Amino acid sequence: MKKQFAFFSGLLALLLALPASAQFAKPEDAIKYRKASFTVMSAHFGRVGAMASGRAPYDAKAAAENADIAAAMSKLPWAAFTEGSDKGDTRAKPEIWKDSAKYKEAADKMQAELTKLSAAAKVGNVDALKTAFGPAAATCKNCHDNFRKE
Ligand code: ASC
Repeated sequence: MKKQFAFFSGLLALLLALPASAQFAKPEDAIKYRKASFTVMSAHFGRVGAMASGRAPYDAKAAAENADIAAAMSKLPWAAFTEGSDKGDTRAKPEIWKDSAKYKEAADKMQAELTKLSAAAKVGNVDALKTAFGPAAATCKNCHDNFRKE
């Protein structure tokens, strides 16, 4: 029993450590996956933005929930920029693969700002939300400007 447990926890650890690229059978699967995660992230980030800008009434609970989802989504797309997925139904620029260190830096910055946004949203006042929203939005724009085709 103990041995079995050790075996299965070892197996689980191994599976979790496998390169994320193993999740995608085909390049188009990776493209679909990363687009989906950006779409969900954008929807929830946009709801926070509407409150931060006063386009929607401030609702502390909704802000915290939406910012949390955006922050969780921000962890997902990166593993889906797999080899060969630069071609196809994508606006991803070749620079993502050519200058991957710069792309990773931008991606890390975006995740860090969304983590801050989600912490700020939990403070429960709209000023904290406003303060964190701008820098987070700037990290979205940075990648669009540098790494996404028109
Ligand atoms: C959004 C969204 C983005 C960013 C970006 C910020 O709500 O979908 O991609 O904000 O427009 O500049």
